[in-house]
Amino acid sequence: MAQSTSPDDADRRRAFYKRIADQDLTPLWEVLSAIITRQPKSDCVPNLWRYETAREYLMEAGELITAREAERRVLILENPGLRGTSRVTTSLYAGLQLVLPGEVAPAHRHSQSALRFIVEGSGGHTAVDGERTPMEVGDFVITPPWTFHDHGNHTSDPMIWLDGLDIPIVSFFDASFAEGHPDDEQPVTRGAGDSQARFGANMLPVDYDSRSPVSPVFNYPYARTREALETMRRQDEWDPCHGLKMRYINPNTGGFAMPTIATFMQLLPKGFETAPYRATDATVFAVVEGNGVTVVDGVEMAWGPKDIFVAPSWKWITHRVDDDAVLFSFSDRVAQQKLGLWREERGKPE
Ligand code: 1HN
Repeated sequence: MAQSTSPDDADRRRAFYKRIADQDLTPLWEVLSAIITRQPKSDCVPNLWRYETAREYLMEAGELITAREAERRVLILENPGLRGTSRVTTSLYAGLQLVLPGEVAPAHRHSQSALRFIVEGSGGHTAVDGERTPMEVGDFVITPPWTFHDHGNHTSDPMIWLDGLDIPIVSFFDASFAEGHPDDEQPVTRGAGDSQARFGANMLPVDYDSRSPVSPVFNYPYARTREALETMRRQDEWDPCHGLKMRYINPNTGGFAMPTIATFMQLLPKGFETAPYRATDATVFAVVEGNGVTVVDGVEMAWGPKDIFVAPSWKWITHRVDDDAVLFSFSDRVAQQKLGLWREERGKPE
């Protein structure tokens, strides 16, 4: 049983805290249970962004400001539990970016890593390290830390993609650097498809010896991902919690493709209902195909193609799908694993 504190003791303690505060000292025992919680405790909440709604506002933003003026014309997907922090989860940022026909989002670089998951449009491009890659719906494109990148759209339709960045992680470490490029568009020094051929064809240049934590492949095209899932499904081997779930890798190391953000693609076959699952990595899901319902911590989120939803750390999650569904997702799992923090659990809530 907890001992009760006499009013006298309480007064003496308060006076003591006040005196030591002047010396920039503060008692651990008053805060211990708040800073070391028995389970993850987060302000991040489950939330769904319907693409149709977000797209309308994004197009309206397209009439208010150019990509050049905005530098990046993005509507941030801000978690309702984390208002004012530009965060989709505690550790990650997400936004929807629009590049209209004829526009350029000018070249810059920063220490933050970025991923693009293409949601709408065909044939717009992003340039990274002198190579342009065309972007198609469902492609996963990487901008490694401190690489110059610019986006352009020479097509006649809008290009829209989901950006995922490790901004809160970099802020936490006070390690943010950024600078512009002298030109709007960086010089193109490599042919289209160069990095795919060099690093993404199950081969590596014979003397390639990079310790880089970032994948040298910077576009993982949906066509290949989807075909792989379609071929594997014939085996009819489904994970009860994940259906058929693959992770994107750095072919040089077998580790995740990015140093701070883990990325995944999964197929859930028509009628599938997953068993409850929870893990310490809060996860952002982007629907590529299909309709379904995801329940996170008792919150039901009904989704369709192009919708985006988020599940916080350590909350039980289940999916049930009406059609074949394909979900892209990303989280800080790779960072947590490097730090020895990541945990998962399968089964039923207590
Ligand atoms: C950024 O560089 C991009 O390059 C998108 O497209 C979103 C959000 C914050 C900081 C940098 C981009 C960003 C960003």
